[in-house]
Amino acid sequence: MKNVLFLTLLTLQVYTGLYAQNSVDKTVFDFESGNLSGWNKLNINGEIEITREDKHDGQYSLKLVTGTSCTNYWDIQLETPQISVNSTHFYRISFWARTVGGNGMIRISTADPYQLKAETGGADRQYLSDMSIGSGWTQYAYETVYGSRMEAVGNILQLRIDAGKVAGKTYYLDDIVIEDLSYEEPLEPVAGGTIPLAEKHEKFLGNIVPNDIPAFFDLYWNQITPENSGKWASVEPWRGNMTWTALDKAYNYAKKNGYKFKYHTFVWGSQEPSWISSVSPAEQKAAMENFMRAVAVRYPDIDFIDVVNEPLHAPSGIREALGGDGATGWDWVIWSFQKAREYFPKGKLLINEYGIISDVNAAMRYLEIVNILKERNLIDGIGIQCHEFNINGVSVQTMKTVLDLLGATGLPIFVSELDVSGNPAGNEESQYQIYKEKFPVLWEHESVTGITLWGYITGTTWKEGTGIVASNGQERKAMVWLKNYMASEASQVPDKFESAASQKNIFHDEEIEIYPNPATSYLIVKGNGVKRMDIYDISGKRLMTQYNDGYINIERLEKGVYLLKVETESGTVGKKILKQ
Ligand SMILES: [Ca+2]
Repeated sequence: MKNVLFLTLLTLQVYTGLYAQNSVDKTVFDFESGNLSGWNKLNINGEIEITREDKHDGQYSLKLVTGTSCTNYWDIQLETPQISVNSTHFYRISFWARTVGGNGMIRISTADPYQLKAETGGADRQYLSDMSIGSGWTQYAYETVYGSRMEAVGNILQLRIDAGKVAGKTYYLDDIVIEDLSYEEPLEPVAGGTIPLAEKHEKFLGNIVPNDIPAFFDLYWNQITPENSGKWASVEPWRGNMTWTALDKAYNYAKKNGYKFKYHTFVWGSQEPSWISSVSPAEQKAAMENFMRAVAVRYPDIDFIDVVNEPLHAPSGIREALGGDGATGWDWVIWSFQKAREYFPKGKLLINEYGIISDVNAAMRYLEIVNILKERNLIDGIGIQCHEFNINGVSVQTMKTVLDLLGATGLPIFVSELDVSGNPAGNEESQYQIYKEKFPVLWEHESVTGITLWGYITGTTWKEGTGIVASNGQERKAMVWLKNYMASEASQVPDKFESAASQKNIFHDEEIEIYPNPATSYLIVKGNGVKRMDIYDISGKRLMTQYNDGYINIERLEKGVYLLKVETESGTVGKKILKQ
């Protein structure tokens, strides 16, 4: 197996640059060891041996001779060692072979059912199709079987060469290759990224904040939505007794760092305080208005507000008190937005719902409410949650149709609660593939003004398997990809809803100079209007802060890689620095 050989030689060869010729996307059996160690002879109605009588390449090949009584494939059968494969990847299996005198027949099968399945329909591919083997050396390949590509189900593949179909034949086989068709070179972080990721973009890329600011938040995100602390039951668990601690933390953090803050949420049929069901309708209505007023007084500079959450799936428990269906069918939603407009004249008022991105019909029903509000000039944006149960399986075509439909209103779309778990949930490769395929569809759509992820630290997210950074800072493939994407030209798309004033936040690298790098004892930072400099370690922990430009003493830093974040009047940029 060349895989094993490659891994052993990698450390010796890496400096020569030769390793590119051997990639881990292939397993090759060339029989050049001269023996069948690790192979299993399952049925020997004939002969199975390694020979120098003939070969496709090298000195050795595999010789199979079928006995005169052979009639079934399994009458002579040889099993390979276990081969490591990547679940969800597609594979091509090929081998070189000849039959003395021609007219041979060989089939490849897997040791157990469901090691491979069909790409379409998911049928088991334990038995691949028959191969007629001619008299000259020829490569036989399974890339599609019965019209469908072969996908690995788990992480083990073990093949059988089933050769007993035709009696009295002598076969030579060589260079059996199992090739990973989905293999890509490992992702490497690219240069040019910013801290946070959307620092140089017109659109925002945000995340949620639970009771405390999560680790590494500043490295990635520039918009904040409180995860739970703004929901009615969290704010006012007892009537008239309001709790602000976690909300204060999230709001103040956003304002201090210049991140957009979204309030989540006022009118929603979930996580409402239990006491509201035991008061009169008039008191329910007054209590909601009181809730909005209290938030408006405490947080005067809220950027976005989820006024009504999930009107289609979880309409408010007090909707009758707020006006009920009424003549429009949605009078309670209209009342909610009227009150929000009154208390938050500067905030952008949003509606928020799930199940929209994956369902054109649901998007049409959602638009009925949006249009009722739009006619009354009560709505400033459309929120679509985009949780894993909607995003994992949706087609790009459906996503585009829904975004176009919502965008036709002329209102900005807020992707408000994005998370991706992969299939199965937590599968790193699948999560990465989904991010890579679908995140750009959302981000680059002209009507999307920003994206908020619903959590990112593995093990702390609402939905299992949706984390993209481990609690020790280790980034999963999806996160590495997201950083690369946000550093790419493709992600630099305009936000047609942003005012020209926002252009001042676009920062150009060339306006700032940092040297020497690598550095030993000091760094010189030159640029116009440098206001602040922060040095972070690679886990995202802030180690030093300085409020003027010029010179930073880094003698006390250990040797290693650090991130320097420089804030100027025109924006912020992050640079990697090496302390020697
Ligand atoms: Ca060989």
